[in-house]
Amino acid sequence: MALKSLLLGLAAVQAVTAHFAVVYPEWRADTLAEENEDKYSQWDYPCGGVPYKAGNITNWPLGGGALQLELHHPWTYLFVNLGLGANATNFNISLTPDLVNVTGKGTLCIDKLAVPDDSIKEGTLASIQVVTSGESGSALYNCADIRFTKNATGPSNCSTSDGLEMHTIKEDDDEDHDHDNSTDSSSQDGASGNGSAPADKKNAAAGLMGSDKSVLATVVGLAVAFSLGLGL
Ligand SMILES: *[C@@H]1O[C@H](CO)[C@@H](O)[C@H](O)[C@H]1NC(C)=O
Ligand SMILES: *[C@@H]1O[C@H](CO)[C@@H](O)[C@H](O)[C@H]1NC(C)=O
Ligand SMILES: *[C@@H]1O[C@H](CO)[C@@H](O)[C@H](O)[C@H]1NC(C)=O
Ligand SMILES: *[C@@H]1O[C@H](CO)[C@@H](O)[C@H](O)[C@H]1NC(C)=O
Ligand SMILES: *[C@@H]1O[C@H](CO)[C@@H](O)[C@H](O)[C@H]1NC(C)=O
Ligand SMILES: *[C@@H]1O[C@H](CO)[C@@H](O)[C@H](O)[C@H]1NC(C)=O
Ligand SMILES: *[C@@H]1O[C@H](CO)[C@@H](O)[C@H](O)[C@H]1NC(C)=O
Ligand SMILES: *[C@@H]1O[C@H](CO)[C@@H](O)[C@H](O)[C@H]1NC(C)=O
Ligand SMILES: [Cu+2]
Repeated sequence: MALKSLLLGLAAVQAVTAHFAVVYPEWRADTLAEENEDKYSQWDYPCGGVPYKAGNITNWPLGGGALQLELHHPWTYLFVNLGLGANATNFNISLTPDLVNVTGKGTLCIDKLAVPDDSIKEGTLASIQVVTSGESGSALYNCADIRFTKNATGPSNCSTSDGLEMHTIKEDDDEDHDHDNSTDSSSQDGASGNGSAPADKKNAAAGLMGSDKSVLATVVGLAVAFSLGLGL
């Protein structure tokens, strides 16, 4: 009894502190809504327990489009993956090849998440899987279903909250540290106040100050674990 109420208490704390929303493209279902509490859990791989086409399919540009999230933690590791086809189960195309550490809470708008596969044809159905994680290593999942089209219009109203910053850590960054002051680690390239400007992720904040190899290795390992769906 005591244990149960403790667990329920912890679950309640997680409900307010440990979840995120996908605003654009529209998520499959509002996994934060109270009426969905018993149906879906963001802790469930691969899509928070929400089946394909539970919601709407959003037109998304060939070559990649915008992503808008609501984040509730002081900082969040973010992984975005793409699964091609209707009802994809294999989210094996990474749209965030460099580790992304988002600091701050609020709305994150990434103007353009580039899709590395240029063979994707007009009308192709796919799903975007958004994974977030914090220090504990446990991951949260939401998915959004999309249709690739050159006619996609994108979000009308996508802007990043003040104080929210996207830091990317390139994998080759841990080879040398002398670039640490060659880029502004608070740069917000890739997260801007405009829904139309293309973002060049390569120019986004490269170095995190004093990036620690062991932390990085752990996080890269976690990313692999998430993409394989290992329950951590
Ligand atoms: C799908 O889009 C329609 C029209 O914009 C909206 O009314 C409806 O609530 C959406 N469905 C879901 C599941 O979000
Ligand atoms: C998606 O696939 C799952 C299992 O592979 C199946 O149960 C489900 O009905 C499919 N959904 C749609 C919309 O096709
Ligand atoms: C991703 O998974 C799909 C379906 O299992 C497979 O056909 C495709 O070759 C995979 N792509 C990559 C880049 O691994
Ligand atoms: C991500 O940012 C948080 C907050 O600044 C920091 O504590 C954490 O160490 C960062 N992670 C990495 C891998 O640098
Ligand atoms: C894209 O938009 C143009 C102009 O509105 C239209 O002629 C064309 O058929 C559309 N293409 C697709 C694939 O929807
Ligand atoms: C723009 O976004 C804000 C916050 O997400 C929302 O409150 C506002 O209603 C939106 N405005 C329009 C025109 O969609
Ligand atoms: C970059 O850091 C190095 C060593 O930490 C320092 O010697 C150098 O002056 C710094 N350069 C700039 C432009 O801050
Ligand atoms: C958004 O882009 C439009 C057109 O490029 C520009 O006029 C406007 O100032 C931009 N708004 C912001 C907030 O950057
Ligand atoms: Cu949260």
